[in-house]
Amino acid sequence: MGGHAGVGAQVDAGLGSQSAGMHAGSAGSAGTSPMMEGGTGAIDAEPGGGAADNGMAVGCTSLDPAQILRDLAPKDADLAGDYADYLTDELGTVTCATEGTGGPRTITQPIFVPPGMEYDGRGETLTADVAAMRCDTSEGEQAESQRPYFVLAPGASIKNVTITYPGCEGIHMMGDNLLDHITWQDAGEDAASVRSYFPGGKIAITNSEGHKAADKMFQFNAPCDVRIERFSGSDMGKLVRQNGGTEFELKIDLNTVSVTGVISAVVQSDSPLCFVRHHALSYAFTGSGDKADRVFRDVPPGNVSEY
Ligand code: ADA
Ligand code: CA
Repeated sequence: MGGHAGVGAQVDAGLGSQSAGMHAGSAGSAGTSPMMEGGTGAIDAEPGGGAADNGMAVGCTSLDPAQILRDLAPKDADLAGDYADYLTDELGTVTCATEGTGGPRTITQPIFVPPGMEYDGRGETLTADVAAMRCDTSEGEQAESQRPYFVLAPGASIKNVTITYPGCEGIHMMGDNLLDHITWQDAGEDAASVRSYFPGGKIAITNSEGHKAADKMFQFNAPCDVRIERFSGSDMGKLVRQNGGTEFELKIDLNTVSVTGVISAVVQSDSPLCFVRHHALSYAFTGSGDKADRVFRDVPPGNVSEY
């Protein structure tokens, strides 16, 4: 389509704010499996456009991301309040985009991928501007007010992106999302998460790798059906964490997953409705001692199966 200057659409997602011992699991063959059913209906990014600092707005034309985000407010009043705060205080102004530049660049705003659309980074390497993205660079990088690199609207997908240090808040997944060929070089607090005020749903993370997750790699605060397939990682508190003290249903399928340098658990949950299936999972904890009871930490043993 040509003619587009390639300036990412600048929108304010907030409510008027401008602020911006070692164990080894069984080995198995790596089968292929279809992509998730969710996230269909993606509108392809148009090829051939020029790159802009904040990514291409291709696919965002005539969309109002701030309005889309506001319309996704949950019905529950308490959650809606938290969500409003999230839009204003955490997300701030977002850049709507469906295509990256293919090269290295620094971003100063979260990238919003609209509902049902696909973002193709084309192999790009992203670094967050520490001040603009409020990244916590202190030990452990635990601050919860950090901005995410990406916000995936329901049904949105993302592929071919490398996220460098600082990991900031990584990727926020609203639900029914596919993450494919993503590398987190230094995840920090977490690499990707579903917040309690997001719809949740099917999440697939495939052909990806993640490192240095100070707390956890993937965090789920709302009911989801999660598939992590062909993933490798190192140095993490937990690979998957269901938010502490929650009891919603979380299904986790780990297929051809290899993690090392695990400190606390492969999966940790306090929920009687956390279910784990795994195939070709290998893991190695840091330190010494028997960590067998930490592989699926606090998950009811009857809820864990190997296939
Ligand atoms: C920590 C924190 C939770 C939640 C979570 C997250 O575990 O205790 O309240 O914020 O991080 O979503 O990253
Ligand atoms: Ca987090």
